[in-house]
Amino acid sequence: MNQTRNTKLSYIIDIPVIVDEGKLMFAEIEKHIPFAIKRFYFISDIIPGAIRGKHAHKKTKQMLFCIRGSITMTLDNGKERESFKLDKPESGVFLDTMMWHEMTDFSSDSLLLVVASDPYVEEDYIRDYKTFIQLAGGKNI
Ligand code: T46
Repeated sequence: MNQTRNTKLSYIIDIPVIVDEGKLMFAEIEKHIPFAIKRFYFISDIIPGAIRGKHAHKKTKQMLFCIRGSITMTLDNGKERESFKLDKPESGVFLDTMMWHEMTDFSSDSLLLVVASDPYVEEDYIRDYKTFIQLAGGKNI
């Protein structure tokens, strides 16, 4: 049974885990992933103290799983901000469009799997926080 937990600005889904001689986890489009997957990528071997992300996407939606180790994920919709830890391979956070996100506190063994709704296009990124806030109609900075 998959379970969905709301966070302040998004949600985390716990995908099914089959336990026998080991563990097998799986996800299906629609049931667990709310978009057709056009791309996936991994992030690993992050140097201590690194901050990754620091952008929002105009069109691309993503689900991010920390499939080994742990990270801190920060989300910001232009009005509110939240941070939480991801440390279970079966727990994926939904990254909607126009959601500023930052990943920090990478454990040395951390490995992220990200599935995305669209191919990589640099023009889809908003990498300047002030521009993001203006587009999101958020707080004055
Ligand atoms: C995101 C977070 C969670 C590609 O050429 N193709 C790709 O599919 C991706 C994902 C990246 N790249 C290039 C673009 C940059 O030259 O790889 C380089 C590093 O990308 P970036 O600095 O955006 O990496 P992160 O870890 O800050 O962000 C990544 C994703 O890019 C982003 O979409 O949401 O992970």
